[in-house]
Amino acid sequence: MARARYLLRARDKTLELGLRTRLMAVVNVTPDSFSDGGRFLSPERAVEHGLRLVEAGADILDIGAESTRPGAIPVSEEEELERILPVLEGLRRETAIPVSVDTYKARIAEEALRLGADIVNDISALRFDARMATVAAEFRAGVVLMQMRGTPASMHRLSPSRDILSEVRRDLQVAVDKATSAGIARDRMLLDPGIGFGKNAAENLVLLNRLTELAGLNLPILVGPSRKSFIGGILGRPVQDRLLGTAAASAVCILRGSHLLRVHDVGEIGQVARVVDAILAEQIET
Ligand code: HH2
Repeated sequence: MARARYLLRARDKTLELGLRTRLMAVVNVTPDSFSDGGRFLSPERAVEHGLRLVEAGADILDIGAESTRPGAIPVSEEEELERILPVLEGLRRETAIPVSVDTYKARIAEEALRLGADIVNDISALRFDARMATVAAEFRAGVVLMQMRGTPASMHRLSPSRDILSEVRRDLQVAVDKATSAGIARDRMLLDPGIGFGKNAAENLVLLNRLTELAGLNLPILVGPSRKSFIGGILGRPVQDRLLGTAAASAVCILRGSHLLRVHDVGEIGQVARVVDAILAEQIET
C-alpha cells in the first residue's frame, strides 16, 4: 500500500512527506531521560550532538528538556527554558534544519518559537496547557499532536483500554478539531499514537501492527518506538541494547504507513528506512 503524500509546513519551512521516511532526531537535554539522560547536559555538547545527528541524516531535531518517564523529576518553566534556549540558539546559528521543541507548556513553546523553533511537539496533544493551541497558531508552527492516556503521573496506573486503536483515533480526532478551531492549518499537523504513553506492552503492539488504521484521519503519522520498554519486554534487553529491536519496530512502522520516525539512532535507523523505502518503491532511488 502506497503511503499518502503530504507537505508539512512549519513556520516558513516545508517538508515533503511520504516519498521517503523522515527522521526526527531526539536531542534530550535532561539529566534523567530513560535512554540518554545526562549525556548532553551542557548546551555545547547538546549542540554538537544535534549537529552530528544532522550529518547522520536527521530531517528534524527534537529538543526536549523534561523527561516524561515514570518517576521523572518535574522541571520548572525557568529550568526548562534554561536548558532548551541555549541549545536552540546554538543550533539556529549552525543549521537551518527544522527544529521542534518537545514541550506541553505554552510558555516554553512561545519562547522557543521566538528563538526560531519551527515545530511544537506536544505529547499532550494540546490538552495540558489551554494557551498552547493559540501560541502554535500565532507562530504558524508545525504541531505534533501525540495521544497520551492520562498524564505522565497517572499513565502507568491506568487500566487497559477496551479498544486502544479506537481510543487513540478518537483522541487524535478531538485534538485535530481543537487545533483547527484555534486556527492551525491541517498542513501544519502531525499525528502520533504515543507509543508507551499510558499503553501496556500489548497495546503498543496493537497500535504498531494496526497503524494503517490511523491513515483514515488523513494526516501524516509520526511514531516514536525508539528504545522503548515494549522492546525490552520482548527481548529482555536493557535500554542501551535495543537498537535491533528499534530497527525491527521502525521497519514495521514504515510498512504500516508512518511518514516520520522519532529516533535516537539516526544513522542506523536511517539505513533501515532507506532499505524499507526502496523495497516499497521497488526501486533503489526513492
Ligand atoms: N516519546 C518520548 C518523548 N517525546 N514525542 C513524540 N511525539 N512521540 C514519542 O513517542 C515521544 C515523544 C519519550 O522518549 P525520550 O524523549 O527518549 O525519553 P524521555 O521522555 O525520558 O525524555
